[in-house]
Amino acid sequence: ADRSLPTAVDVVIVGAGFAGMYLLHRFRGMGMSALVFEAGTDVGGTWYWNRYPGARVDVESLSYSYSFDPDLEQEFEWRERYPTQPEILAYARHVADRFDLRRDIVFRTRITAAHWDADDARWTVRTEHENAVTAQYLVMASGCLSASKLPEIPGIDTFKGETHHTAHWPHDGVDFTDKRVGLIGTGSSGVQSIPVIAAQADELTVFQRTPAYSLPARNRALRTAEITDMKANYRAWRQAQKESGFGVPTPTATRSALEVSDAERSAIFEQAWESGSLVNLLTSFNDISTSQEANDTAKRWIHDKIMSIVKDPQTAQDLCPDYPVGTKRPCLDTDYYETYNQDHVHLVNLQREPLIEVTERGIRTAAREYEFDIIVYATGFDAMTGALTNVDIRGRDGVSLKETWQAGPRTYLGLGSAGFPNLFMITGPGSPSVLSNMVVSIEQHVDWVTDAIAHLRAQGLTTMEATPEAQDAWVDHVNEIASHTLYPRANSWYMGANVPGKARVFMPYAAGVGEYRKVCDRVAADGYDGFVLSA
Ligand code: NA7
Repeated sequence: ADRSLPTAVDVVIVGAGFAGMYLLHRFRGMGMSALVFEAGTDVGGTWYWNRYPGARVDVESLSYSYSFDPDLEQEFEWRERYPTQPEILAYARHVADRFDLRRDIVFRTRITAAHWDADDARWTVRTEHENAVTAQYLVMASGCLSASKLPEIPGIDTFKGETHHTAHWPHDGVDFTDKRVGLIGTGSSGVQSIPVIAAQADELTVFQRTPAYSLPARNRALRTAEITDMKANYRAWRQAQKESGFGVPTPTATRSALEVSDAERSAIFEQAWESGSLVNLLTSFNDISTSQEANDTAKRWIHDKIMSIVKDPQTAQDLCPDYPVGTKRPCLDTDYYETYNQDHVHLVNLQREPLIEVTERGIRTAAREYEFDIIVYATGFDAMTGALTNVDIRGRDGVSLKETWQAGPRTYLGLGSAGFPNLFMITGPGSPSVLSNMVVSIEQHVDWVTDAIAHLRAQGLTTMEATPEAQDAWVDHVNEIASHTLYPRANSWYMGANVPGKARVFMPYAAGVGEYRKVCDRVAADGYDGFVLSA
């Protein structure tokens, strides 16, 4: 145990990603003592861990950045439209330096348990190194896509070559030169890394369970003029972000995909495809995410694109998804589909050729054994709940969060959960989080939570807890909103479908960040309606 750590603070924050860093900054500004625990050796969260080749954000840099400090906005220079992982990590490190954050962050330290003590009205937080710290408030800023997941296939430990998960990439990189590489998973991590690995490897075989919809990113260096322009207009832009659906300002579509001619519809899809923006595609018409028929037009159009790019007809067909566009997170890529035209790149469709096991030499499917030097797992995360339920969180009367959420997460606003006083979640299940520009959602949550705690302190109150009634109503509302969309029609990680045994419920709030913000603001204005505040 580390004896230099304090044994009691006002707030414990779990995670030093974008959420944890901003929380620390805000709590300090309120004169509170806060301690951050971080498993990694540095700040950055997602951008610290996911160092796989080709890793980039799919939201433009000038939008995917903090808005809370105008000087920070003015001084940081983004270089690319869609920055790479090293560039975003450099930004996180810059923020940590600028606000002197590291002195209150305990690195290399995972939280194992957090138990509520009703008598003291405090949380006792335990670390993997046997330290215990008590805190009045506990804020889980541990990420939505941070509990990584290996595939459930036998023999994973038997492979004699190198293995890497995209979310645990070695800091000094992986050399694929002259190597035969097998890669499992075609979500964003797979789609981004496949072209880069293919450029180096001798042979690349991709194992695909479900194809992704992917749009060419059209990434490029930012022009000086556009940076200057953005810096001059940041305030208006930030306001538009806050009011938007996805946290990225876009004109509202007014027409149905079904009310225009085929030629006009194609031209509009082509424009979205050329723009390199996922949001442009998803908002090209007003019914892409709600009408199966409208969505089918987008689906067919993208299928035609894939068929026109990929030369081998079977491979092309295997790459065409059959679920509605946007119901699994779409990807932004650089040369993804084109990569399959290279002779040394092969696609194995696991729906036709099921995966049997990992062997000493490689991967065996129902058809044959493939031999590899390196296996890359781009198999994703136990999304939204994994990082919360991996910690033994116990609220009032010793009730376990994990057990309480067995049939699916239950939160009020995605910010708190009944039975867990003074526990707050940043971008928790039941909030828009993963359906949005994450930085916009993070800042809104951090502002809301820190304002709520400031309110408690100003009123001489000490605890805050969601009521079961407010929570039930919120869970129903989240489901109700989802039921008007096509989201529940895909086996996605939004639905918990990628983790065997996980409850199938649509976890994010799909009404958009602008609508959600209004609800949160109203709750606060009504004296934190739906929460019990007490002394
Ligand atoms: P994702 O999007 O969850 O992708 C994981 C991929 O791995 C996906 O294609 C999965 O297929 C596949 N997978 C997972 N388990 C298996 C098994 N057991 N067998 C075969 N294939 C499997 O994670 P990413 O890291 O790519 O991206 C996460 C998010 O980060 C992304 O959405 C962006 O928001 C940024 P499946 O689709 O489950 O059939």
